[in-house]
Order: sequence, then structure tokens, then C-alpha cells
Amino acid sequence: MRIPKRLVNDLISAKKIVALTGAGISAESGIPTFREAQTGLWSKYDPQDLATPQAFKKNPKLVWDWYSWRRELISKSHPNPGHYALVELEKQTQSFTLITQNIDNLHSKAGSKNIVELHGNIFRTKCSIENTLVNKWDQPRSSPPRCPNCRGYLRPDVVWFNENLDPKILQAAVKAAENCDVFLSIGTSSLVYPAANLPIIASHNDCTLIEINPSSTPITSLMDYVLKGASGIVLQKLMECIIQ
Ligand code: BJW
Repeated sequence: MRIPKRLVNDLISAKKIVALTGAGISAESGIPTFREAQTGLWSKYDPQDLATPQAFKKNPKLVWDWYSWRRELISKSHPNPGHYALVELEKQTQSFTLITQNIDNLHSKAGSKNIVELHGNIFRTKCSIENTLVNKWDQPRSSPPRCPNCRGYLRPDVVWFNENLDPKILQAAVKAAENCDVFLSIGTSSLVYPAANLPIIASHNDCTLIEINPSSTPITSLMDYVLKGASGIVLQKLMECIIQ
């Protein structure tokens, strides 16, 4: 793959860079993307039907068990060269904001610092009634376990379809998108809102938009540069061009 020199220069001269990541950046860590077919026991379920408050209300055990399975898979996985390239890019940049839709904690595990987690984190648990974080509970084998305070069901601290994102977190993401010189959209299908709006917000500014993805997305035509390929390979190559 050839990386355009002008793109490299834009990244080197940028004072404020935003990277928005989606499930594709973790694909090379062995974590299936959200819209990819699920594996094993879960292959008959569509994630879009499980990641909703309605699904949890109807069948809390099914949804809890799905997240337990994913948490276990994720806890065994490691950051890949794409995650590490973004750590390097942050070190090279005056102001760098990493906005992720992923709940897998891999950016943090890789060493990224300024992370905005739009859709929460699978390693945190909250009470579905009180909406408060819970660190310890009794009967760990029950599915789902109960809140030690109100006995309501516990659930993962992630944002499901039809739920509002934390307004402060969304505001931080919007502010970063409004003010950046370069916006990278990496490994996301750009189908889910409000995350999919962030590159559009950035485009109102005179910034450079870059997409890294093996496939086209609804916002590909908005981009100044489209780097087609796996993010681990493309980002590593990009960093080699920046550092040399
Ligand atoms: C690679 C690669 C490699 C592969 N390298 N790339 C109609 C129009 C507009 C909006 C709506 C609408 N109807 C409903 C809505 C709102 C809804 C929405 O956007 N729905 C769309 C599906 C249309 N949004 C919401 O509900 C949000 N809340 C909200 O809007 O609140 C207001 C409201 C309140 C009440 C009622 C209605 C609205 C909340 C969205 C929360 C999303 N949550 C999830 C689950 C998180 C927990 C979990 O993971 O279980 O977040 S859904 C899921 O999608 C997950 C992801 O973060 C998110 C984005 O997916 P992502 O990351 O893009 O993954 P994929 O799988 O889609 O794509 C992977 C990409 O990687 C692909 O492009 C591949 O090509 C690529 N790839 N290998 C690089 N190696």
C-alpha cells in the first residue's frame, strides 16, 4: 500500500488529531466485529437483537450470558499493532483524542491515554435499576447477579441501542471533533449514531478526514483519504512514514 506524502505531512503538522475507532481495530486481536457473524453457541443470535434494554428486560439471563462469554473472550485477547500505532501517534501529537465505540478496553491496555469511551466498558458492571457502578456482589454464579443494595439485576456498563450516551462523554467527543485538524475514522461501519455523526461534525471544520477500513462505508465519499486495508497493517505503515 502506498501512503500519500500529503497525508503524512498533514499528520505531522497537525496540532489536534482525533481518531474514532470501531470494532474493526480489534478484529486483528481475534475479537469478532459487531456485525460479523458470532461464533459457536452464539451464532444463531443477531447482536443487534441482544444489545438492547428490551432484550435484557425480556430475557436477562440470555443477555448476561452473552456478555459473560464476550468478556471472557476479550480478557484473553491482546492489543494488536493498530492499537500500538495509535499510542505512538498520541505521543507524537500535541493534542490527541481517541474516541472509541469499543467496550473491550484494548486501547487502554495498549497504553493510549486520552480515551473517550462512547459505548462504555464491558469490564464495568452497573445496577440496571439504580444505574450505579457495582464492584462486588454475592452469588457470582447467578445469571444475572443481583445488586447488593436494591436486589435489581446487574448488567454490563455499556450503551445499548435506544439508550442515551452519557451526555458529558458525548460532549467531549463532539468538542474534540469540532476542533481537530485531522480526523481518522478507523474500523467502523459508520452505521451507528451518534458516533457516525462525529466525522460529519469534523467535516464542517476545515480538517483532513481519513478512513481506514477494508470496506467502504456510508461516509467514504466524505473522506479526503481512504486507506483500504486492515488497520493493524495500515496504521503501522502510517507510523513508519511519520517517524522516519
Ligand atoms: C476492519 C477490519 C480490520 C473489519 N481493520 N477495519 C435510524 C436512523 C438513525 C439513527 C437511528 C435510527 N434508528 C435508531 C437509531 C439510533 C441508534 C442507531 O444508530 N441505530 C442504527 C443501527 C441505525 N442509536 C442508538 O440507539 C444510540 N442511542 C441513541 O441514539 O440515543 C437516543 C435515542 C434514545 C431512545 C430511543 C432512540 C434513540 C446508542 C447506540 C449504542 C450502540 N451500542 C453498541 C453496543 C455496545 C455494547 C456491545 O458491544 O455489546 O455499540 S451497538 C454496536 O455498534 C456497538 C458498536 O460500538 C457500534 C458500532 O459498530 P462498529 O464498531 O462500527 O462495528 P461494525 O461491526 O458495525 O463494523 C466493523 C467495521 O470494521 C466494518 O466496517 C468492517 O469493514 C471493518 N473491519 N475488519 C479495519 N482488520
